[in-house]
Amino acid sequence: MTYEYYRQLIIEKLSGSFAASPSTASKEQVYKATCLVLRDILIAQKQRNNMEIEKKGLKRVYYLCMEFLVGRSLKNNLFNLGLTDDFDKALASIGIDLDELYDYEADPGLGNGGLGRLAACFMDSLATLGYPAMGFSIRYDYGLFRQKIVENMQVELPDLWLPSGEVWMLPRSDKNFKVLLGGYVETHMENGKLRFEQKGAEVVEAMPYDVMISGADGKGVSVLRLWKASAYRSFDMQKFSRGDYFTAMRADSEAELISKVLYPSDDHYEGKQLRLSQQYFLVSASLQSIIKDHIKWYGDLKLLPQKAAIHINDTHPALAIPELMRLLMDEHGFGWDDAWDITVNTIAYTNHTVLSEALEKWDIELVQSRLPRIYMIISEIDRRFTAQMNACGKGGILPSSAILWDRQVRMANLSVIGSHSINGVSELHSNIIKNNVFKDLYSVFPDRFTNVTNGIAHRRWLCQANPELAAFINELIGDGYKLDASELDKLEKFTSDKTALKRLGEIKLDNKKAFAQFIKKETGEEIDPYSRFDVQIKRLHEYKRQLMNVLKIISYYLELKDDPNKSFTPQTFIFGAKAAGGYAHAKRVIMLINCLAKETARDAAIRDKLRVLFVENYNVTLAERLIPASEVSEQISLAGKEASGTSNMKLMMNGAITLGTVDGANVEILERVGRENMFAFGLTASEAQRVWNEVDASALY
Ligand code: 26V
Repeated sequence: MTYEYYRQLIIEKLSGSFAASPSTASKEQVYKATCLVLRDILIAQKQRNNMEIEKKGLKRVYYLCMEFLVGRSLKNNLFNLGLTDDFDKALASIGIDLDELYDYEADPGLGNGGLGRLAACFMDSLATLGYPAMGFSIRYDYGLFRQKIVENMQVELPDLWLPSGEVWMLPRSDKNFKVLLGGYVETHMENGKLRFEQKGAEVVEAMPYDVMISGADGKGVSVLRLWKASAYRSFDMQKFSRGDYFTAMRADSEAELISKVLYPSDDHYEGKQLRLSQQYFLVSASLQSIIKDHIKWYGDLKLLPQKAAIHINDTHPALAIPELMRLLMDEHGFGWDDAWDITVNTIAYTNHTVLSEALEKWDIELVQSRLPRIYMIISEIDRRFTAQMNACGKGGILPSSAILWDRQVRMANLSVIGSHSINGVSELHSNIIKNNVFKDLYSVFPDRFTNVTNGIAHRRWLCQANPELAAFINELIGDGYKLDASELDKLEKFTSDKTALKRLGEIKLDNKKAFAQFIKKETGEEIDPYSRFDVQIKRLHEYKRQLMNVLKIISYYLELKDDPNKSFTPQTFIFGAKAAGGYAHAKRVIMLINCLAKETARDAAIRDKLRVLFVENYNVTLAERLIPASEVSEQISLAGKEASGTSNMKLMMNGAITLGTVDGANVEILERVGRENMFAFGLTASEAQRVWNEVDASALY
């Protein structure tokens, strides 16, 4: 196709969707028309793929996750479809600069951090590798808050992503489902079988919105299905006619609350009813959708484990286990044992954290009242597991391994007991979950545990984010690495090639200049692109130790104050971090960083040598700008606490040197690149654990 073809498609969209022409359309309308054209191309590609998948009867991957941090899509889709140049020309021919259009798209913040971004990278990767994959999540009206720094402090503002993000979504009003919350369970006998029925429940309608996610070369397409909640019978006409307007509308707004906003916390679990409703809403709608499709394609639910892999990303969607049991038994007539076999063999679970405060435990009363039938099934799973352990003389492990304990439902134990595969996200983390967090359950199910070290979609984080470096790599080793990252090994033969190294240095400097220019434009601040860019970008958490980094910077500051002529490599320390709204300590660290930023900018004696920059509202788009410009990658978590980390991979791939502890995936990076290519320091995870065990905790306070 030529660029004229795409130009014509854009013009037709402008006319068909906005009654506009190139001369009357606003830039925003052109942005939307361009996205709609791409959306159509992806849908057509997806339909072609579906025929192939159905013909071959391929197994499908379903990825359930409360968060997907996809980042902006326009640039990504153009890149993957290989259409950037054509669209650039097509738009230029109607007087529009493509680069300007990119900024019309808000960064959809449907996630907190690493876990949600990993989910998005998987969608890219699955599409690229040709796996038929569907991600399921919630179509939150508001994503993660927009961070503003006011008087050095974080202020949270609502994130309005829908006005520009909605264009990518295809509403599927033909594929909606009902989700029941609350009420009570009534049992009766029917044809000699016990039947369960949830009565008096709130009925929430789940309406799917599909987003197509392109893989490299545009051949594979993953689908991200986002559920929006509304009241099933949105309006009680009788109440309305009686003049009870408020009650008539209340059901609607209560149901809509479920998909209103993403919980902005990733540090500690809170037993909030709305969060539990969100989790069940996601799980129930998604499983009904999976089962309906499976029956359409294969007729027989016994084939589910063969044809579907249902993945629960952390424990947030762990209710998938009892919900699948419910659907198989109550709706499709299976007995317990067959339903359990199907469930365990279909579901797999990834653990993403060992922090005990983040492990989900719901009060039994809450689960019982919100999800009465699900609670019955969870109790039965627990009862059977307990009986099994007692029968084989392993009753002693129940205090750590039972699902119901201390009037709480322990979601991590439910996830292990109900899945056939359980993985951590780096070798170290997978060992810790086997030997620590799930030690006793591991002794019961040793074969279920495995490791899947995290990865990143290098097409986004290298090829798109750093086009100059990607072009240079193409020159050196060809572009095979785009599909197969292991081809990057071929770069090894250039490690002592002076010209290549010089060029690498020039590219880094170009990227630093571009970032400095961006900061100047956005904030008016000037940073020196010739200083060393030392970067720590991640959620603010005590275990990630941003404070330790700050203390180091303060010590430099004091040294320079004492001796302004001290020989010192000029450095710019750049931080990007959001803190959960209620995490007071984290917010104070953000305040400290911002005070230090002001102080280093103000003090003429040191500002040319030492600067601190806090980038407001750190998100995927900012990461794409900053990572290519970074030179030192701060990965300094307390060993044993960071499950994997993924910015460590993104930064290293863009030529930053890691300053890190032996934690998470840093360990594997260190093994691969060697000690001479990474500054590793600090205790190992087991040494840190030993210190904790030895220290008299009371002496700390
Ligand atoms: C936890 C919680 C706790 C309850 C409230 C809501 C909420 C929301 C999200 C989370 C997720 C915490 C787990 C997490 O994000 N882990 C990160 O996962 C990354 C991908 O595997 C990994 O690279 C990071 O090391 C790990 O911290």
